[in-house]
This record gives sequence, C-alpha cells and structure tokens, in this order.
Amino acid sequence: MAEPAMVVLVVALVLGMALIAWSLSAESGTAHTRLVGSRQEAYVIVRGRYRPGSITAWRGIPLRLTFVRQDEDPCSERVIFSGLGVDRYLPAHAATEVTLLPLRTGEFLFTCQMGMYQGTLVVKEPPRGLLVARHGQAADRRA
Ligand SMILES: [Cu+2]
Repeated sequence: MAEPAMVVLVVALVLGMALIAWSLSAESGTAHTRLVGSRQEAYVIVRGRYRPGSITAWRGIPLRLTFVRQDEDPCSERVIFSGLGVDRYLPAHAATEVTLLPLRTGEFLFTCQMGMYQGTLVVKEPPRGLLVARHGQAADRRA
C-alpha cells in the first residue's frame, strides 16, 4: 500500500475509535453534578435506560436530580432509590425533579419499579475548600 493511503487509513481508524469511545461514554457514561448556588444538580434522561447511568455527587449538599422521561414504557414510570427512601412517579414526556440530601458517602442504586432500569448515585466527600453546611442549609465555595 502506498504511504499516503496508509496514513489516511490510520487517521480514519483513530477517528473512528475516538467516535465510538465518545458515543459509548455519552450513552452510558458518568456525570458529575453541577454546583448551582446552594445545591448541586444533574439531569438524567430516561429512555430505554438511564443516561448517564452513573452520577457522582458531593455528600452534604442538597441534590436536585431532574429525570427527563422520554419513553412511555410502563417499566420506567417510577424511579426508586431504595437506599434513600425515595420513590417517585415520572410522567412520560416530562421532567420530574427529585430533591434529596445525601448524608452518607457510598453508592446508591436507583431503579425502575422492576429493577430493569438501573443507575448509580455515587456520593463522595466534598473536597477541601468546599464548605458544606449541615442540615440542608446553603453550601458555599471558599477560596
Ligand atoms: Cu422496570
């Protein structure tokens, strides 16, 4: 094979693999919550599964998860965090906010009522410099 053709082939292969890796991470990847004022928030798309499938959050900061249900599968009409005592109805084609205060670090499974849709909430200790007020009060970022 001529050298330029080889280069084109290698570049195409690398781009193809990068594209596959990117689409896989977008499909079932991990997301971290965003700090917005005194809370942290994240969005979860409910369509055939939960996307992202894993959400990392800080302990001790009120957390708002917005579930955007884009399917009509009866399977997905509830989301249950059995370890956190949360069980919510998710209307189809609507966004439903679930607010909770993660007080313990660890991994908390969230599922549909039959356990076919599965996601994980990973609660971590916030880093130094991130002041965490107790009892769901405002959290503040310190320099
Ligand atoms: Cu289900």
